[in-house]
Amino acid sequence: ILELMKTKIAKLAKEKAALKADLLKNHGERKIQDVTVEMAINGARAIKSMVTETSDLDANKGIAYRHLSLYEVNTKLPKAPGGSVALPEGAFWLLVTGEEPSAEEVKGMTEELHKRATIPANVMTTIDSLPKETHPMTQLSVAMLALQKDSKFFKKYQEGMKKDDYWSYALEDCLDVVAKVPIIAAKIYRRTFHDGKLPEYDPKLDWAANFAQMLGINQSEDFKEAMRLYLMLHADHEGGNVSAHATHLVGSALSDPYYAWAAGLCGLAGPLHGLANQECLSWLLDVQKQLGGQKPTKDLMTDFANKTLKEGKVIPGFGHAVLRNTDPRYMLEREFALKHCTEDPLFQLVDSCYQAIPPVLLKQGKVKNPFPNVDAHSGQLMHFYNLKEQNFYTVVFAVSRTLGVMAQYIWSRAVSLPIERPKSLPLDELMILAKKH
Ligand code: AMX
Repeated sequence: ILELMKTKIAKLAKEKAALKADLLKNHGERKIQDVTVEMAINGARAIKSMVTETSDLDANKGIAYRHLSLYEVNTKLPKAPGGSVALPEGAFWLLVTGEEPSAEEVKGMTEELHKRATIPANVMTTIDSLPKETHPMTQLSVAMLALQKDSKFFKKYQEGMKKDDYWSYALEDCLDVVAKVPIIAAKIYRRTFHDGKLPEYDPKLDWAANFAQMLGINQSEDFKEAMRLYLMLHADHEGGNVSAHATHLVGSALSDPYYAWAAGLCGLAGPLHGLANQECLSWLLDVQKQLGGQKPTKDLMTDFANKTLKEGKVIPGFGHAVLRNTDPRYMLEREFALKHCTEDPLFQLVDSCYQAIPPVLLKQGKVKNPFPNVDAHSGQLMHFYNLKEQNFYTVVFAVSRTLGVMAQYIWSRAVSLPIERPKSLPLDELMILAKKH
């Protein structure tokens, strides 16, 4: 399957290289946007200054993996036997090759990952040497760097590999990272929150199902399916978000995929990024406690939302920096929950928030997007299937996002994107420029 994958990437890379050359030669001087002082100060928001091949975020339709919406990905891509959710390794194939995989190709992909799913003893020892109270994201970042010793990209670079070969060794490393990350995540989970015993890896299972069973808390088929959904939905979200951008930036120095993703993981650990999902669940659990057994009616939730706003707080799980509609990832999780866990009191609370909060935020008038984002639902699903340790949620997100950032890394090398080096300015220089224009 690896050779087939390489053939597909090579073919697409040739087309993309021609497109890039045409853009640079014939349109290189063309203006695509004005950059304002506000953009320069406020986090480069909306400045079109990066190339990411794998996915594209539309404010209304949400993320598309290679031009396919998440609904299309979920409908069209192969499922596990008896399952109804697209397999995340199929999404990875789509992100990497640009093509919808056949069932046979996804099976091949799963097998390829099984072959690479061994963790060197030194990496396990490194993880075990960390105090158990170390945040799971710190443990994961440390483990990523411990794995770097075996980077094929790094080794080949030292030996003087040709530029044209960068992407194929990047692919080797990226496949290794994708294969190993769920095992490492499960290892971190077991040692941090349980007895440290790691269930055996089961090569008969797919990538996500294996991760679900290695957590050792719920062996049901439904949990495996929920994990497939979660890992498929969070796989990629363009190149400008903190973790993807950090990975891309570090990779642009030709640091190998391990170094690059370790940097990205540190960004994902931030409360304004990957940690938001854990905060959402905390808020829901707190509301549930305050409700003290009362049914979460729309009226009660409206009062609750108004109270939160009056206290000057944001309502977690609502709003988005880019999206201007309900996050499709939220809707797909909601569809799943409607099939599997309508009796869960926490789902009933999430459902009531879905009905009550957008009108409250709309009335308040300043929020650009009053609708829920994915984080308003993910925690409920994990919690329902007995994954209750909120400190671990960002690691689950990281397992999924590994697919996207690794696909992006491969493509940054395949289209030879150069080292990234935006121009920065001190504020007084910005004032001089602002007055000049
Ligand atoms: N509750 C209350 N107020 C909100 C709000 C919410 N959920 N979302 C936005 N606002 C407020 C902002 O704080 C801002 O107020 P200000 O002018 O007084 O500073 C105003 O509405 C305008 O904000 P915006 O342009 O609509 O949003 P943004 O791009 O600045 O921020 C986000 C986006 C996600 C940080 C924000 O909506 C928010 O804080 N949401 C709640 C936290 C959350 O759900 N985070 C997860 C995001 C999903 C993800 O990326 N993982």
